[in-house]
This record gives sequence, C-alpha cells and structure tokens, in this order.
Amino acid sequence: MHERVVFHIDFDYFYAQCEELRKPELRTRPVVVCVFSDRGGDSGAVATANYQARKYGVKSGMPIKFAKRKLEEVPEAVFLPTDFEYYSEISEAAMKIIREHADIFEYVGRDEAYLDVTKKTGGNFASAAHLAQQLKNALRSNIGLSSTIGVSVNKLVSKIASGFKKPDGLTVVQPDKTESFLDPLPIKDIPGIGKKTEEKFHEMGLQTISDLKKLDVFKLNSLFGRKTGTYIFNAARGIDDYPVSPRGDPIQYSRIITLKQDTKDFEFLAKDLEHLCIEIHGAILKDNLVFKSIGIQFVQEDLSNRTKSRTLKNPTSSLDELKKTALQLLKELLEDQRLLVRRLGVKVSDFTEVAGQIDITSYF
Ligand code: DGT
Ligand code: CA
Ligand code: CA
Repeated sequence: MHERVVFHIDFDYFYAQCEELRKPELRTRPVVVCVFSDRGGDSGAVATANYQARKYGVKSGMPIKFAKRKLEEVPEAVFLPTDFEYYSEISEAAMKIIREHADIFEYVGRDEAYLDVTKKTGGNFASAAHLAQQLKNALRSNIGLSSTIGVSVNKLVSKIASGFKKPDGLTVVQPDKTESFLDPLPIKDIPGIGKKTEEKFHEMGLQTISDLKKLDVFKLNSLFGRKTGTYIFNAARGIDDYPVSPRGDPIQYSRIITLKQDTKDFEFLAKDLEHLCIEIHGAILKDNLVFKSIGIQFVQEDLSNRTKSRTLKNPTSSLDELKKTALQLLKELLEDQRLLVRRLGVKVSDFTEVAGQIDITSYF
C-alpha cells in the first residue's frame, strides 16, 4: 500500500471571524457570538469567540452570563447573535475553493473538511506543504478567511495536527514522524476522547499518548469494548485507514424508492414516506449532523418530477420533526396531483455539525 497525503482544514474562530469579515472594525475588539435562548435576556450559551475574547477566558459552550462577567471591565467587547445563513454563505464560498485543491473532498461541517491530495502531490510531503500553504493563501486573498491545516498520512493525525497550532496554523507531520509527533501530546487530543475517558486514564497514571501505548489492545477492549478499545489502541499509534470520502454530500442524505404500485393515495404514500424518513434519519445521526431543510420528490407515471421542500426555523435532528414536515409536504403536493406517483423520495439538506462532544464510535 502506498502512502496517502491527507489534509484536515478548520477555519479559525469561525462564526466570530465571519462577523469580523463584515465588520472589520471588530477585529481589534473581543467578539462573542451567542446563541440566545428564547427565554430572553442573557440566557443562552456562547457559540464561539474571537481570540481577543478568549484571552479573557471566554469559551464555546459557556453561559452568556459568564462571558459577560469575564468581559465586565472591557467596554469595547461585543456580543452578537448567530446568523447561520450568513456563516453558510461564507462557508460555501470557502468550500468551493477547497474543493478545487483536492483530489477527494469530504465535507465535515461548516468550518471543516478533509482533502485527499495523494495524486495532486504525488505522495510528496514537500509539495503537500506547498499546496496547503497555497490553499491557505487562496482562502485569505479571495474571502479574507484565516484557516488552519494539518497534513499527514491519514485523517486522524491530520485532525490532531490541525489542532496543534491555531489560529492561522500549518502543521505538517512527515510519515516517519507520526509517532514522535503524537507521543508527547495529552491523551485528550485524540478525537473522541472526552473528559470522562481522559480522567479514567489519569487515574491509571497515564497522561500522554506515549503513556497510552503501555496498554495493550486487550486491556483497552476490556475497558471500553472492542470497537472503542481498538480505535484508541490504533489512534495512539497514529493508525487510521478511513478513506477520505465525499460524506456530507447532501446526495447521501436522500432516499428514493419505487412504489409497489402507482398511486396518489395519501395513506399509501405516507407509509412509505415514514420508512424513508427513518432511514435517512439513521444516516444523519450516525454522521452527527443537524439539518434545516426537508424536501420530498415524486417521480410520476410519465417519469416527470414534482418536488416540494421546506426550510425549518431552527436546525434539528428530530425524527418526529422530519416525519411531520415530510407528511405535511406530501399532503400539499397531493392537493393538486393529477398523475399517479411511481417513485417517492425524501431529501434533507442544509446541515450543521452537532457542536460539543463527539461520540467516539461515530467519529469517522
Ligand atoms: P477554532 O478553535 O479557532 O477552530 O474556533 P472555532 O470557533 O472555529 O471552533 P470549532 O472549530 O470548534 O467550531 C466551529 C464553530 O462551531 C464555531 O465557530 C461555533 C460552533 N461551536 C463550537 N462549539 C460550540 C458550542 O459549544 N456551542 C455552540 N452553540 N456552537 C459551537
Ligand atoms: Ca474552527
Ligand atoms: Ca471545527
């Protein structure tokens, strides 16, 4: 097997950076982007903050009240509500440029992607470093966006490498330096290892990834189960074979079936529609995504198409909401349906990654 070259790219302090892009005068000030809850006032949480604000201890997920307290004596600090539509626009423009720099492009979330550039670079890490710098420059000059890239032989190590030096970082881990790069890092730098898992290791006197290598795979499996145990065992050694694949492409989150008979009966179609929703929902949960748009599609008896879609007020991962909306769309489409329906499809789109702790077993 020959060596791969994989990039992980992550945009710096993304939502806050977007706010700076449209209001450059914010650049020198602490900027806190907030998800205000509908209870009003300052209830809600911080989505993210620029590095100015982070200096004062403001962090993602922190209650807005705490952040305000930390910035009490900083009158120039600004607190802004989220504007996901605008962030998506910036994200789309950036992803377009990123795509052009990749052999294979994998969308992960609004501010994150993997690239396989093995062909483009001929497996050469010097030209990979050059390509990564070119990509950073292109994002900077075309959009004004600052980003961080990790480069290595696989997704896992590249993800860790992009977290190594931020913001505006570029960390290249040569193939033969993989283990020496990982060894001194804290165990929590392994994606999917959260506070609880880390504590378990601390109790065992293990702090770094190098320490982690003292545990054999049987021990890890007995502690965490075979799937997670094996993942941790391999991760500590920088081993990861998951290919960069076009996951996150909305196409994967659509399903279409041919009906047992051509029909325009609501009850008949509703049953199949529910099954389609359940299937898609499973795939979405697995990939840790929330969605905002739902569409349904009819392929009619003459093979022409009819579609109808709806955008929700708030992103969701709820199966009930998916079903409810799909059924509503079905009802509306059937109101003026003349031809019989031959195939029925459902599609969800407009994704956001779920913030916070990732489930270790669904990491890739
Ligand atoms: P960084 O560390 O420079 O990459 O900073 P961010 O803000 O880009 O952090 P990242 O990559 O973990 O997250 C990307 C976006 O996701 C971020 O701009 C806002 C959102 N986000 C992250 N964590 C949370 C959270 O705990 N709550 C909410 N509501 N949103 C979050
Ligand atoms: Ca980021
Ligand atoms: Ca990210």
